[in-house]
Amino acid sequence: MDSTPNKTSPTGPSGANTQQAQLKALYAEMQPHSLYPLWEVLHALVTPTPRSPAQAHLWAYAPARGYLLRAGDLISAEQAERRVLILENPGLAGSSAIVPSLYAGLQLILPGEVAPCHRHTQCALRFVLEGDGAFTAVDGEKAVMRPFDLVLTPNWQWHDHGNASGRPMIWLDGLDIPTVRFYGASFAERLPQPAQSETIPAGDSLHRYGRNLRPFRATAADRRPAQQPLFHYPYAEWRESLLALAAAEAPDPHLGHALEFVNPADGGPVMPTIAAQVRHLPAGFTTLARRSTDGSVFVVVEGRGMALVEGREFALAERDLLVVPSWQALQLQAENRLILFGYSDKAAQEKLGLWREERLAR
Ligand code: GTQ
Repeated sequence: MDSTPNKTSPTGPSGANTQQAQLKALYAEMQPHSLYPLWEVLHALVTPTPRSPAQAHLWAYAPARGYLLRAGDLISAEQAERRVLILENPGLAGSSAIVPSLYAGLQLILPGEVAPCHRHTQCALRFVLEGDGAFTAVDGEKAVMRPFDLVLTPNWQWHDHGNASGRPMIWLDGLDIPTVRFYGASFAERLPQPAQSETIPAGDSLHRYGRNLRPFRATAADRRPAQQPLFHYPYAEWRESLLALAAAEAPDPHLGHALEFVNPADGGPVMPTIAAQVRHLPAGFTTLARRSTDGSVFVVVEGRGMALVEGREFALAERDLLVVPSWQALQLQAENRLILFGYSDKAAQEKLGLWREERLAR
């Protein structure tokens, strides 16, 4: 039995005040019970278009490399387990994320070092930036890493990194750490010994699966997981394909020439959560702006140019790293021949029915 007049006429000037005051009192009472009014936040939660808290950002390679080599003087790969500088998005402070779903880092292995063997539920890719001849061993098989090679360590496969060459080796690590954290699905374990034993000759899986072939009949020697048989995509091979494509046809106005790395088992992206691609822009070519819902990380493999992200300019030089958040329009300008590697969360978004792109007319 409520006799307050405001309850029956809550729209008058004093009624509105009373409604606000009563709602505020209600919020204060509910809060200790972890209950909140949707109507106060609905439009921030269900936005008409994406609003990523991530920011576009460029890491120039030379200064990042300098800090990484300094870390190399101070801590060993063995002591650090992984000696890596995290590329954290300035809009996602404290998250160790480069976009809300993905992680990026620069890893250094010095001559003679081993980054000890472990496995985890996070998927990882390595994209080699500097050095030649170190290796990543994945479930008993080594991939000898050369500049701009792509090497995968899929979910729950044992992996260690070593450098038997005479020079430092630096690569970009791309992992789905924030995605796995989001799902509360992180498991990890160390092998008791620092390096796993080599049970398969280096290059074996590339020969079996990397050339549009596969073993006619699966045998015990054929040890890679059936759903993820290939883990090494050498630069020499992807570069030849990309340049041949560039010679054969005009660039796509929004992408340039673009190829996606595929998992030969199903023709899909390289890993369940991460897709990877390479792009080529002829000298002097400028793309039209395009945006897509996948947050993307790019590495300049060759050339110089400019990236415009929502009109903000980022000068690009070899080995620089650029992050483009979801739904921010990217336009690329090539000064000379520009080749980029990129990875993103498109693989996961497509499975969830979320991925979209928009090709803008300017
Ligand atoms: O090489 O396994 O940058 O587990 C972060 C976590 C690299 C790795 C990282 C990792 C690794």
